[in-house]
This record gives sequence, C-alpha cells and structure tokens, in this order.
Amino acid sequence: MRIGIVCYPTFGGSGVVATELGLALAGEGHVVHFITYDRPVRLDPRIANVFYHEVRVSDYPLFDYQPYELVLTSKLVDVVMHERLDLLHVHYAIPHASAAWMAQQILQAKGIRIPFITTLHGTDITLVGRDPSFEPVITFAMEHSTAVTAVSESLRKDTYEHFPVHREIQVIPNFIRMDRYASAANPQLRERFAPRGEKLLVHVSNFRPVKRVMDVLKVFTAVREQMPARLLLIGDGPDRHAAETYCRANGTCNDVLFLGKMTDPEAVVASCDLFLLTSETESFGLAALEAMACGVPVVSTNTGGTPEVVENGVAGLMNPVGDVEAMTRNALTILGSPASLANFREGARRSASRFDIARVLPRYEALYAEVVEQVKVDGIHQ
Ligand code: GMT
Repeated sequence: MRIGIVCYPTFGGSGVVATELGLALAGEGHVVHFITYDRPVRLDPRIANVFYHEVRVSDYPLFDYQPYELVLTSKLVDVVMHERLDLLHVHYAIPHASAAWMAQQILQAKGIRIPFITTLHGTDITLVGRDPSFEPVITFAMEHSTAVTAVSESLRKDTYEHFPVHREIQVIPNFIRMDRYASAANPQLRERFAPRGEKLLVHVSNFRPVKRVMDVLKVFTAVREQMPARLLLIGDGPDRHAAETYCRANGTCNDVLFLGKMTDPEAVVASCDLFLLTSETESFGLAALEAMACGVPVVSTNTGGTPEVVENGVAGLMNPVGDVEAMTRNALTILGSPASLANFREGARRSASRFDIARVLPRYEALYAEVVEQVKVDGIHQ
C-alpha cells in the first residue's frame, strides 16, 4: 500500500509511535510518505520505501498566526495526488484530523477518494482537546474520519466521556520493537553514571506539569537517604528550572544529572535500575514501556492507560498520583535486594513483550485494508 503518515516530528510519544510504525510498514514493503513540518527525530532518510515531505509555512507579515493547518491540507492534497496514496493515517487529532478531512473533501472534488484514519494519543483528548474552543472541530473530525483508533482502553473511554462522539473507536495499543531494546545496556555508561555502584533511577519526559517532575525528585531524594543512588533526567521542558532549583535547595545536584533531549534514550535507560513515571495522567506511557523493554522496572502512578501497560507487581509497582511516600516505598521494595530487582527486571521485559510490534503491526495493516475497501464501496462520508 501507499501510505501517508502525519505526525508531530518532535520527541513526544505520538511522533515516536508514528515514526516507528512508518518504518515497520516500510520494512514490510509498503511505501510510506511522512508529511510534517520537520523530519521526525527517529526518521533515518536512508531507509528504503520511506519519503519525507516538509510542510513549510511562510511568514507573511499579515499573519500574526501562520495558518499551518491550511498549508498542511494543501500539502496533503499534493502528496496524495502525485504519490498516488491509498490512505492517510494521522497521529494526534489536533490539527491533523481536521486537515485530513479538508484534504479529503478537496480531493473528492477532483474525483479522488482517500480514506483517513485518526489515531488519538492522549493530550489531544485529555488536555488540549478539553479546551471547549477545540471541541466542535475535534468532534467533527473524529466523526468524519474513516476510522478512529485510541492507544488504550482508558483513552477510548475518556474520549467518549469528554466528546459527544458516537462512532466506533478501536483500541490499537502502542508497540515496541523488542529487538531494538534487547542489548541496549552499556557497562561503560553504567560505570560513568554510577561510578561508586550507586543505584540508578531514571525519568524521561517533556517536563510538562502533567508529568509531575517534582514528585520524581522527591522520591529520589527519599530513596537516596536509604541507599547510594543517582537520578538521570532525560528530556527538557517547562519544569526543568524548578527541578534544578529543587536539587540546589536539597544539596542533591551532584547526584541528579540532567541529560537533556535524546533521540535514542534506550542506551541510557537500559543501564539504569528503576524508571519513575509520576504523571497526573498518561493515555499510555510509552516511556515506561520503553524502559520495561530494556528490562528496567517501573514505579508509576496508577491513572489513565498506564495500568494497561505496567503490570502491577510484575513489571513494577503502582501508586496513586502524588503519593510520594508510597512511590518511595515501592522504589525501595524493588531496589531493596538483588533478588527483587532481578525478578522485576525479568517481569518488566516479559510484560513489555505483550506489546511487541509483531503483535500490533498486523492490526494496523488489517485496518488499512478495511478502510481502503470501505471507501471503494461506500465512498466518502460527507
Ligand atoms: O506525554 C506527552 O506529553 C506527549 C504525548 C504525545 O503526544 O506525544 O504523549 C501522549 O502520547 C503517547 C504516545 O501515544 C503516550 O504514550 C502518552 O501517554 C501520551 N501522554 C499523555 O497522555 C500525557
């Protein structure tokens, strides 16, 4: 098939999932065209069957706000026509789903039928989407997508709760390439980050308030009082300054390492002992799944879709949002003995393998075949 993928090219999980999906599809012989404003961070241009189309918005001085959605729409029309695409798959509803719908209507007027699938990733529904000013557009775009998927049961439920949507939403969970993480641990990195044999805790996020990064620091500080430990923070974002200020105030700066954004965090994560995910909510928690695939257990909050990903008591331990004491206890339980850590490590990897790409990719391919057929038979939903 000839597939167009629209996503955010940044470090967020939705962009990572879209890119990995496209690469896997290309590996199966499909031709995949990425359409977005920058090359997705994990997109290697040397890979066969993969193409990238940049959406460039000119900065005409009349516009205080550049009309990205319209430029994206025009680009979609152009790529669908000239690359003879069979379908579009847009990741993250805002503004990709409504742009895809507009492109579909324009193409219809030219006699071209193109189905589009919208995959909901989380904040498009749970945070941004709940801003009432977005509601009518997102609802409309979901209703008029040829198919809609959500990355967890929890997100599917949230979508029905927060939007007046009546159509079917299929859950296709995020996935992981287990082989990519199999041998990621690096003894030299371990030696560098834990020179005195400290336990290594790690957190990866965009440091937005929803991640509750201060809880990560509080848990780490409490764990460090019980055992030699260091914390690696991967990513960057609005709460980084507050995190640094906290470390300075608590005298933990030497043991908290801010590594910034990384395109391949697995080498570092795999060399750690425990992943902390303290979020207010996560539709899925891809960062936790990546850690599990590396054999790193997770202490996480039990909200949103995370309980569908982190098997409590097997891949890690869960606790309510904001319960720093429980998180500390859980961290100490996992790290408390070599036997416990080894058990959780093994459980984490086993648990992650439920999401191996080999199980998930065929579900997307089946859906693609279905929507292409549906549009042939029923035409476009106006
Ligand atoms: O977590 C973020 O803020 C980034 C966001 C994104 O759009 O990339 O992540 C969302 O999508 C990921 C991939 O499906 C999920 O693993 C994350 O749980 C989800 N984030 C939230 O729901 C907060």
